[in-house]
Amino acid sequence: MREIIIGGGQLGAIQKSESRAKVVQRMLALLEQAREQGCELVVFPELALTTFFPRWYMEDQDEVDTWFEREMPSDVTRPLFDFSREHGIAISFGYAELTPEGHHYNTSILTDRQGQIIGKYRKVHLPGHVEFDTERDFQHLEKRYFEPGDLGFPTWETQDTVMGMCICNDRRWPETYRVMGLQGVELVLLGYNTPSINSQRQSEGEEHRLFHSQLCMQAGAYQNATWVVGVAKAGIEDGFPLMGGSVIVDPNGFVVAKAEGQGDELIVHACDMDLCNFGKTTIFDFARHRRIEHYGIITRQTGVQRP
Ligand code: CDV
Repeated sequence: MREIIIGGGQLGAIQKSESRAKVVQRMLALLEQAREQGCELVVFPELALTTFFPRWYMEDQDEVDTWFEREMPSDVTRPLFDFSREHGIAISFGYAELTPEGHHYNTSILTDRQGQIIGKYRKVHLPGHVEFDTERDFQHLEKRYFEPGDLGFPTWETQDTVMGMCICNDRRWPETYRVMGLQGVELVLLGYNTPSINSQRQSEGEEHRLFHSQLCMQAGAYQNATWVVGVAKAGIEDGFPLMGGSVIVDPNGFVVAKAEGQGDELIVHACDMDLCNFGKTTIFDFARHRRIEHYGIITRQTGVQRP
């Protein structure tokens, strides 16, 4: 048995006016709960330190850059890393990254249990649009503010487990899980900010969106025999609702822990990484059963070409 007690640190709404320091205090309160429950790893959402700023249209790049982190840890985030080291709890969270070369990414990091960053992932599938869209009920400007990630989908061996990360919209793409699955991933960590309503189709409300979110994570887990921990930023940010629904999914695709509300909330499960072994050596033993001679179109072609 290779057990890791994992916490999903769902965050409630973060208003535009709220400081990073205040959010870090909320994250530390969740980490304290996680410590009390024996967690060895805690996963926080996408863009955990601020409001979901891509809903706001901005033209001034200096203003845009105020939402980005130039260093990690920084003075304001260091208490998270200190907590990790002092209590032996690895952490993963998302933030907007501005590199020294001037690149902008939607990023997540993973630490070891000594608070050292051992993994970085930059979001590959950026949803939304570049220009102000008058047809939408609200904006989703990730394509304006971020570049697609340049690191692929790496995995890391840590805590005797192969771990990988992805971010929000990535969870809807089977390629995300399979690329990590081919590296033997046993635990996928992901955070999200998903509006409760589709800005282009009001009839698509929260129940519908929660269903799709869970469907993707359960399928990704089962089809790759991996644990998936999906953690929301939820609640109403300056009038714009984000759904909750944080879950821990086991390698059979079953949900084993689920957030009840839309505020700061910790979900916890003792996850046995050896539960991945059965699927990986039987129905999803890739080496025996995949037929790559028929999959070439997946990397040759992006959009649909009808016969
Ligand atoms: N932050 C996201 O990537 N959100 C998308 C929304 C726009 C659909 C998501 O896939 O949840």
